[in-house]
Amino acid sequence: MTTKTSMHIDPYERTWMIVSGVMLVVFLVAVSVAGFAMGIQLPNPDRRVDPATVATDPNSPWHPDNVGLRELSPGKYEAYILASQLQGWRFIPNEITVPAGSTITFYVTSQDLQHGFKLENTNVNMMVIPGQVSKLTVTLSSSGEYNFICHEYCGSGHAIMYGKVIVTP
Ligand SMILES: [Cu+2]
Repeated sequence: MTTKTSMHIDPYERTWMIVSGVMLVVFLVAVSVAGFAMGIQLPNPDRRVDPATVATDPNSPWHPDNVGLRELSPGKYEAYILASQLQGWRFIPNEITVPAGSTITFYVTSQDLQHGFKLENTNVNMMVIPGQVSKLTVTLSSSGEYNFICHEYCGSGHAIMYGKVIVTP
């Protein structure tokens, strides 16, 4: 008489174990393809800055004279945006205008406490942390208005902290 030592597994349970294993493989492949083949990355900190001087140092891109939109070449822009509670829960500037099809790289930092920056209907969604610059690039191909909001609770004026990107045809 031979004894079978394998464990009894209910067919349903066996099926779910296989499905779970297959799902893990699918996810691993999806993340690998997104990260390595398609270049999709998390928003990464671009550089460090001193929050105490980021809005007052004349050489800082977030100084009132320098902050805002810069055109690097036709259709290619950089947007330096300061998130500020000290200046009345505002994004500075709170409105920028670009033509349709433009590629904008956002450089957002805070001069005081933690804020957020989310541009509606795009994948621009980042934390804005004092001392750190958050960077993300987006191409806005259709014209219209894209609102951006602070989506990290930052105090009593949090709800008035918003602005918009106007994309002209
Ligand atoms: Cu906020």
